[in-house]
Amino acid sequence: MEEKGLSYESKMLQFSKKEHKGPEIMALNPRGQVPTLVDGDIIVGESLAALLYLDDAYPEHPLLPSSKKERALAYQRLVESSNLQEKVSGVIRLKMFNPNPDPADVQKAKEALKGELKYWDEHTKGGFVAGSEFTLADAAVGPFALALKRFGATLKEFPHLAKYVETVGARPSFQKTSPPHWKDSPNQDWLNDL
Ligand SMILES: N[C@@H](CCC(=O)N[C@@H](CS)C(=O)NCC(=O)O)C(=O)O
Repeated sequence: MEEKGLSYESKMLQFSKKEHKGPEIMALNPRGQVPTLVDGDIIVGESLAALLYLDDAYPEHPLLPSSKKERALAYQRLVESSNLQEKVSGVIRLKMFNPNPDPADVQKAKEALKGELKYWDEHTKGGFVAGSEFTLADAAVGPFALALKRFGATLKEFPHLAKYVETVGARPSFQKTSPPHWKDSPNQDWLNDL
């Protein structure tokens, strides 16, 4: 919405207080998950569906390329981002909600993430994930790329992805919408071997 210049109200929830499982959110999204988009009487759960909905419903400042070929790649990367989401969340979930996770489980999740990062290092060679321009696919991938940095990944072996993290992180849209507590607290070291 920042990238498209749309006005919106953002409501952050505290997972530690289980706010995402409270009645207000459960009524909107029976999975009790964020993000959930509410646009008048239209409710869209699932981040990728919300991105597609927004670009379709508000065509000004489109975030999908006009050529069929480029749009096809942007769609592919958009949907492909669910793999990155799953692999990043796989490690974070183990560390965040469990003071003593099984090291073998953590190792396995990190290896899966490392395998995934190889794809994204290749995909970011052009600057953004679907070429040289920011697209809707970057709105999907960018937050997880920034999460890699937040959780300590150095990305030494993934130079294109490392550059991408800096590029998207510097965009005003990402500066404005990254979790505010990330600015006031040090990064974690959970992924510092990646
Ligand atoms: N496929 C969903 C995944 C959403 C998701 O897993 N959200 C996490 C936070 S990033 C969440 O709400 N987790 C709480 C839970 O699943 O109970 C999407 O892309 O929107």
